[in-house]
Formats: sequence, structure tokens, C-alpha cells
Amino acid sequence: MSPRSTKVSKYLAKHLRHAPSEIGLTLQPGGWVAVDDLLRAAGENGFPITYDELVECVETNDKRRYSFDETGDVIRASQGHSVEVDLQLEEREPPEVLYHGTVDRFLPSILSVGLNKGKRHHVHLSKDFETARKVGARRGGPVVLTVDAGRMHRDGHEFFLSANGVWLTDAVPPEYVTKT
Ligand code: HQG
Repeated sequence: MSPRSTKVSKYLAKHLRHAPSEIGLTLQPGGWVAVDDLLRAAGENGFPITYDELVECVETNDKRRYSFDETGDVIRASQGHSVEVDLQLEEREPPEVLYHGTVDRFLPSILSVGLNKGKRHHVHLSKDFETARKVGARRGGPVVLTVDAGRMHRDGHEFFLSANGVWLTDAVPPEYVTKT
């Protein structure tokens, strides 16, 4: 990602996940907004983005955070929202094991009450260890937890897979979490 794309990505994260109303946008079901509305709102609110910059940001994004629908007329963040929106994700059977990256200081709480979603819609889980390690490293020395996703699913917990490959669930009770 170019430095400009990283800036655009951060702006999109803020307004497609957390604060659309701050620039006069409302997310449609699925989290979609019209590309024209987004570009107009960004320009009117002091962060002009060209259509080509938007496409470059979507296509080169390190985590494929954003996608256009098949018409190309609307865009959304695939996951990570805090604003209330129905992402219309389909329930999926998860792999036997998923990983969650965090830091040491959260461990006592996580091992006692489990993983909770905090401000986001879901707890975010990764299918590979390395991705989880990077997620944890955003906050300090990373600690990777193993989640018994297969067992959770058999016990009735729902899982969803975002368009960019992040596994999502409502909460992970502590009995399914192990420190690796
Ligand atoms: C922790 C980024 C104490 C949890 C990433 C995490 C991801 C608890 C933090 C995506 C807890 C929440 C999401 C408990 C959970 N007690 N701490 N009971 N349960 N926590 O940012 O998973 O770059 O909301 O371990 O790559 O870190 O934005 O979630 O440390 O995919 O696209 O509370 O965000 O993607 O933090 O990250 P977050 P996350 P993007």
C-alpha cells in the first residue's frame, strides 16, 4: 500500500466502520454506501479522494478491508464495524481451531470471562497463527490464543466469515480459550 492509500484506508475505516454520520453518511443494510455519496461526502468534509485513489485503496489494501459489490456502485468495509449495521453475513462452519491475537495484560480477564467483542460487532478470529500474532502486535508483545472453534460450533455457537477472511463470533466463553 502506498502512503496515500494507507491514509485513504484510515479515513475509510473511520467512516465506513465507526462514524459514517460524522460526514453525513448512513450505511445501508450490508454496510454499503454509494461510491458517489462517499466521494462527495469526503470532499465536502475536507478529505477529497478521487475515484482512482479509492479503487487503488480497495485493490492494494493489505487486509482487503473494503470491497465494491458486483455493480461497483457501492462500497463497504468487510468487518470491524462499531456502528449498528446488519452486515448480512451467512453463518458458516468454522475450522476446528482459530486464533486470536492479544497482549499479556488482557490475559487474566480473557481467561476468566472469555473473549468479548467490546465496541465491535463480533470477536475477531484468524484462521492462521501468523495473522493473529500480527493482530496482537498492534498493542504490544503479542500473545496468541487458540480457540476451539469446532467444539464451540458443535455446542451451538454461530460463526460468520467476512469477505476478507476474518472469522467472527459473538463471544468466546473461557472454556474454549487456551494460551498457546
Ligand atoms: C481484547 C484489526 C480484556 C482483545 C485487526 C483485543 C483485527 C479483552 C481487544 C480487527 C477481552 C479488542 C479486530 C476481555 C477481548 N478482557 N480484553 N474479556 N476480550 N479483549 O481492536 O481483535 O486493521 O476491538 O484481545 O487486525 O484486536 O482494523 O479487536 O485486544 O482483525 O482491519 O480487547 O481489527 O483489523 O480490540 O482487532 P479490537 P482485535 P483492521
